[in-house]
Amino acid sequence: MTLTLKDQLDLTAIRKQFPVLDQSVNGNPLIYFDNAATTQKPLAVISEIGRYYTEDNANIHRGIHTLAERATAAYENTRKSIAQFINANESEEIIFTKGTTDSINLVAHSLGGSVLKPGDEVLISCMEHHSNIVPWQLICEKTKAVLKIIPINDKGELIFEEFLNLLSERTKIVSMVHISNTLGTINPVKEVIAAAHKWGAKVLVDGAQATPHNKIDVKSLNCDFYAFSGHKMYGPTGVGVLYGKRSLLEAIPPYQGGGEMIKEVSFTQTTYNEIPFKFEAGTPNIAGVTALNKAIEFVQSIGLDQISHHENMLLLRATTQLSEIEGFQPMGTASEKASVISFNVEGVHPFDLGVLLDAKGIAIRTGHHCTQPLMDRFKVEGTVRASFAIYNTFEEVDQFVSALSNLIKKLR
Ligand code: C6P
Repeated sequence: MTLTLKDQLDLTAIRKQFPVLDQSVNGNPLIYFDNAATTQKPLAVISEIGRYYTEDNANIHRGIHTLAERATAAYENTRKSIAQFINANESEEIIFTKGTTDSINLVAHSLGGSVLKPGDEVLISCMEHHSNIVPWQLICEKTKAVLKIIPINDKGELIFEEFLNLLSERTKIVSMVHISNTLGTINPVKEVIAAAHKWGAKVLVDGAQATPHNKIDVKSLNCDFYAFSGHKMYGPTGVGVLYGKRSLLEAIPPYQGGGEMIKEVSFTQTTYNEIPFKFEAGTPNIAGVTALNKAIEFVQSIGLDQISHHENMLLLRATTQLSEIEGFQPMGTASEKASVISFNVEGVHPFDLGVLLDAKGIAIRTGHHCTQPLMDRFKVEGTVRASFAIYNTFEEVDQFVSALSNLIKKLR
């Protein structure tokens, strides 16, 4: 008998690796459906942080003593793992940052600050997270470039024709989310990149919600930059990645100044280090980076095909059951969609649902999800959002829908 992807998954064994899941919240077993905000961490990641500080703690790239060498090796090994994980050409193209927000600010400041001239244009979509809006507003204000918004349709899909119409010789940068944190829409970034490149524009992809669910191949995408966060893919908070093509990383100026990013400093002239160190000023989150390697090992031990398959099944089950609730109003019904479901229920405030679900031990997110312009587009204040990860079960989905239906009956 051939096993299907689903049959091979041992959810009990997977859940055992996440001690946080094994608890009661407000007298009920925890159901954690706020994975788009941050995923829980497996034991391997948690214990690596302790192991690093217990055995290896030292500053990296500076000392010649054994601890410094061990810490440096652990840090640099993660860089190699990340390069393989996203199929970068070389590990020098991997910059460690604090997270997606930090990575986007780096590109906006260093690329935007050096290429944008008055009247140039930066294109972003209507479904961007604030992290992929505000850095561009800041740099456009400074350079007098113009920020243009690619519209989306009622299903929450990019209107590709409109995107093509917006492209011109004035377009210098396109920055777009790969998977929307609010809608779950998977954007056709490969096509976006190819179209933008025809006009000579550089493309940054915000992959915060993509790396935990889908195999990313930056070479095949041919993106110029790709940003993501460790904490959304089972890794620690405070550590993230910026991938950039070597030629671009070498061409753009540093983002921050300080130790490590320099070759030589004098009061008259300072020269900068090679990539990736040129973009890593100061002592980084070494423990976070080494623990991120364990998160990657965790993801690879299951496989992204398996992960996305399981999450898609959860999404399908949740969507089917939720659709039966009277007054259910989904936001984001794109044909290409990842494991996020945002919705409202007619006559009920999403915040009330969030509080009452929490009282049942169910963690979901309510509000604008840091996508206020998207809320304006759909003329809503906020939504309820459930987002799934590999450790979530079908029973949890059933319990969530049943708890929600009961609450709605009481509230109406
Ligand atoms: N979205 C959510 O609940 P940071 O905070 O830097 O790790 O990631 C920012 C970010 C950027 N882009 C997208 C698409 C995101 O989803 C996020 C974070 C969380 O949806 C927190 S607001």
